[in-house]
Amino acid sequence: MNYHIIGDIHGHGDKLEALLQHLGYVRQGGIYQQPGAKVVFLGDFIDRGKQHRQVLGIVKPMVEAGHALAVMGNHEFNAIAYHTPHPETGEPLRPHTDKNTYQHRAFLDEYQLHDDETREIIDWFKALPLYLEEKNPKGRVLFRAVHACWSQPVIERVPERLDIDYLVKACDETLPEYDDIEVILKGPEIDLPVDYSFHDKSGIERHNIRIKWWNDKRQVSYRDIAMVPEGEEINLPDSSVPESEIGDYGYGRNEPPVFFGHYWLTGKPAPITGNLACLDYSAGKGGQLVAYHWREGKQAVLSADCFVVA
Ligand SMILES: [Mn+2]
Repeated sequence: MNYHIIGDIHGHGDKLEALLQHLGYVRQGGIYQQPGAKVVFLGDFIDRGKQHRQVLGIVKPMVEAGHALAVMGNHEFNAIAYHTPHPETGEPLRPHTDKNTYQHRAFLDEYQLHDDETREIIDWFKALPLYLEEKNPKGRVLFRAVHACWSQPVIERVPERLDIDYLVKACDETLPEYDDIEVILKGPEIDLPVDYSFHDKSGIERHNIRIKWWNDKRQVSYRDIAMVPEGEEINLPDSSVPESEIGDYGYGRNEPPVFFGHYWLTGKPAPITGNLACLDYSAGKGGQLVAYHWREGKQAVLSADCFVVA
């Protein structure tokens, strides 16, 4: 089997269609397909772009017909919470504040709140797994897929799919379920020691950092593990991050390959290590939609040659 793993689409239907066609998928009976091949979508189908109907009209039938697999992104999670009332209070699980509505605007321009077809899309989002392991018939794991972070302890704590009870908990910032969903769908962040900060891409001063969760060393400094704009590392401490902060994170070099999206990468696509690849090259803000061509039985080590752009 050939697999084409595709990163964050964010409402850009033309980019998706061009990439699928370039990869050899043909629309038959309204559904893109290719014998002996399957797509793996890494979530974040929505928000930002203006072609939600086009994207969802391609992705949902492909998954339903077995021509694709998909995991949930943080934007689908937020949409579920935005469109779902709390079972007791009736208030939306994600409040309809100006900020939350602004982030979801492009989707809402195409799918009306409370509409039946919107409900159908939200129900489909809700049924997406939070992570997946693709196995061969003997049960050996071929690869893993998750929107932002594969942390084994966290994966073992979260359900494979959301139910309403878990969803309600995951929308409550005071509960551990909230943190676990944040890790899986947005990636882990840790606080900097007191008095340290850096400036993010928007120039905002931050006291916490996104971390390279695939770190495989026991001791690592803030400077080594931080994902910050180039040149900002110098503002971070050179001291070791306490085990209590990073104990849940790490990805062994002999583990199955893991594919993820979410990180708005730029530049020439390449794997991060021999068994880790991020497929988000910022298609949602002017970048290219990128696929990774994974051939069963061929490759032990991920390679830059297997990235495909239309
Ligand atoms: Mn994301």
